Amino acid sequence: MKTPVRTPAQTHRVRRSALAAALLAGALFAGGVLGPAGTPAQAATTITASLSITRAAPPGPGLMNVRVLVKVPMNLYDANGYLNNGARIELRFYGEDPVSDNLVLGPITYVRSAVGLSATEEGIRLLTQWQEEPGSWLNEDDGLLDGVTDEVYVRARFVDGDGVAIQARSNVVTGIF
Ligand SMILES: [Ca+2]
Ligand SMILES: [Ca+2]
Repeated sequence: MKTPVRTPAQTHRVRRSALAAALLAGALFAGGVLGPAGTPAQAATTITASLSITRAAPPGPGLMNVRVLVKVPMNLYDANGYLNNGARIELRFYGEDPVSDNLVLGPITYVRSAVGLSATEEGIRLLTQWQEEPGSWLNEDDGLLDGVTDEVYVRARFVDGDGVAIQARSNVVTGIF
C-alpha cells in the first residue's frame, strides 16, 4: 500500500504556521509583555532617586563630586525587556527656592547603551557620577535673592517604550557650591 505523501503546498503551510508562532512568541518576549511561562510582566510602578554632592578631597581645585543613583525595581527579565524596547531614564536637576524651583540642569537622558544604566536582578539601575567646578549650575543661589546656600535635588523620570512614565524626587543636598 502506498503511504500518503504531503504535497509541497501542504508542507509550506505547516512551516509557515510554525514560523508565525515562533515569530509571535519572539515578539512578545522581546517586548517584555509575557514572562517565560506566559505570565504578565511586572509593570514598573516604583522609582527611587538619591543624590550626593561632595567636595573632592584636597589637594586639587576643590571639584564637586555629583553622584546620582536611580532604581526601578523589577526582575532581570523585565528590566532587559524594558531597556531593549526603548525605555529611558531622564534626570533633571533643580534648585529649591521658596516660591518655585528652577531647572538648573537637564534633561539628561540615559538609554540602553548609556554608561551607568543597567539591567540587574533588582531591576533597572542608573548610577552616574561626574565632577563639577565650584560656581557651576550647582550654585543655584548667588546671594542676591535667597542667600548663598544652595539647595539642589534631582528628579528622575523613567519612561517606557510606550511613553508611560513614573518619576521620583531625590533628597535635597544643601551646601555652598
Ligand atoms: Ca535655593
Ligand atoms: Ca550659592
